[in-house]
Amino acid sequence: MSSQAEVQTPEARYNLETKENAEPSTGKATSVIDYIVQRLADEGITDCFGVPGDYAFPVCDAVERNPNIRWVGCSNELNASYAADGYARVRGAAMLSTTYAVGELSAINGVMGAKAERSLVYHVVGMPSYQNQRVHKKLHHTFGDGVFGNFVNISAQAACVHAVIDPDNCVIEMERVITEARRNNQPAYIVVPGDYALAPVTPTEVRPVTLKSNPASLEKAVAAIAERVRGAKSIVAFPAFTLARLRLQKEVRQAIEALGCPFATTTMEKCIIDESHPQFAGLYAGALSAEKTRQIVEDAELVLDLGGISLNDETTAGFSGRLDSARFVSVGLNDVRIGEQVFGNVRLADVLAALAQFKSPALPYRRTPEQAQPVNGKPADKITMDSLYSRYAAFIRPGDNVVLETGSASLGLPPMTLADDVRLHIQMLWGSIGWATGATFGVALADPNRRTILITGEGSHQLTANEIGNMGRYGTNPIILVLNNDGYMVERALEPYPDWSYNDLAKWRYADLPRALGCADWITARVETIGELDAAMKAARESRSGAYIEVIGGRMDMPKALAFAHTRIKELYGSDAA
Ligand SMILES: Cc1ncc(C[n+]2csc(CCOP(=O)(O)OP(=O)(O)O)c2C)c(N)n1
Ligand SMILES: [Mg+2]
Repeated sequence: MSSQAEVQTPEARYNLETKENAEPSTGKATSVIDYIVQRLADEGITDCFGVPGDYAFPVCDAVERNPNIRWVGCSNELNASYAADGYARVRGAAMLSTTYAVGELSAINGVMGAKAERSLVYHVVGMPSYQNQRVHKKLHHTFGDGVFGNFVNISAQAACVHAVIDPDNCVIEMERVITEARRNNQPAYIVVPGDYALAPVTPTEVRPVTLKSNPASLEKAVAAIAERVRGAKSIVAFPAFTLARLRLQKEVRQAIEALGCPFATTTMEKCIIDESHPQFAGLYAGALSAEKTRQIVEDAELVLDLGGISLNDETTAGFSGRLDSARFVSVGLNDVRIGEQVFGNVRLADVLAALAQFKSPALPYRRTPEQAQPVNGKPADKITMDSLYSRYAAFIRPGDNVVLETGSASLGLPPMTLADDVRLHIQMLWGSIGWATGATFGVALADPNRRTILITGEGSHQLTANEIGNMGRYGTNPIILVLNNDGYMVERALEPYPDWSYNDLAKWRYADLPRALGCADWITARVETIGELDAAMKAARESRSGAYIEVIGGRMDMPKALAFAHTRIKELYGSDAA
């Protein structure tokens, strides 16, 4: 702290309760920050990811003294934001706490990713006191210019709604922020000056808003969908990733069953409905799709987008598909779009409930079941991508959470059919490497009844691997599978010249990481052959503690889809010179 900083603890300065003698808050919180924390706990959040800092002490203290929510310390704010994103994907919402400027700015990439991928993270930041702001003090974590609003504006960009809290606006602003964040299922940024945080909240009458459809609009939207459905000779449904975020997987399955039409998924929705479902038409990835899947999707007269799918360069293999947007009926989180017509104020869950009542006149689609992919290779063989991903697919069991990093892994695993009741988490659109390692912590903590499996490349893992320490510290037991292929293979593949030095990495001893980071009881292995991999995966599955397997792969041994991407550099990057 600099000499300009607040030297007394906020508790002492404002004569408030300290942690030791504080009453646990139980809904009738007294201070602004106790109110904020309890209000977020009321949303079902039981953990707050973060890194403390003096301006954020009031937030951290309020979390510590609240009996309903626990502090989960992370190694840095970026990891914390990824962990919060992972947690929110499982639980519906998460809390992230960082300190003014230096903390919140480190978290921004992760919170932006949550915004892009519609994951509801409440980012709560403590800022210098209003008293100090008013007199433009030169405080640490600023440019020394007495200006305090510039970082608020930056963090607000990563959220769909934000509020600067004071005692008088606190109750009303919290309702506005929560409602808006839930409406969009995107992050909210809540920032509170230290003195306001500790001041008593001004009691205000509010009622939490229930997000409901406008009945007239809903009726019209459903009638319009019904008309399109009746008139179409062929329909394909795309359940969107947003349904998993809103935990509407069952509801969308019921709607699709009532419609009787085939459904396809992109990688962002993989496993959102069991892949053994008779109406599953396969993974759609533009020209990389199976021929049958491509026909069903691209020839359908009506494409029913349920939740707002993201047909981006990654999900369509560089826009290699032929999808006509005029055939789309798009059901968003809050509206339905059919051509130029928009029906506003219509909630996705209500539309799904209405679709579930449909009686399909046509015979339901039933696919011909396929053979499971073979698991190949002999025990003494080196590990190839061909043998690796089929093994991973066979290893993944019903009840698993799989967190998949972008890189060669996000092209290798998705073409494999996976077991029923698997939850697959991927950050396909934002694609910030390192996300999966951080998110694994959040997913594992949010969902202790499922085993969480991380599949990542070693280059991505290097960004956030220090979070392994906290995975052990908080008693989670993930299975971590790290492909060590001597660098950024996906980048080597996407360039005419694979050997630029910038795709090389420091040669870590990956399998030593858990021990160095405090996870002494974890199973660890470094495997080079199929036999070693099989034995390590068996031990990992049997272990009650975490497990970490470093898998040695070939430097240029790439999954098929990656080789294809190499032929589409122009579509991906807009020029031949990638
Ligand atoms: C934060 C961030 N930095 C850089 C990139 C660019 N990038 C995308 S994939 C990748 C390399 C991934 O390498 P690795 O995890 O080792 O996977 P591999 O393809 O080798 O299996 C990089 C650097 C990114 N997507 N995100
Ligand atoms: Mg690599």
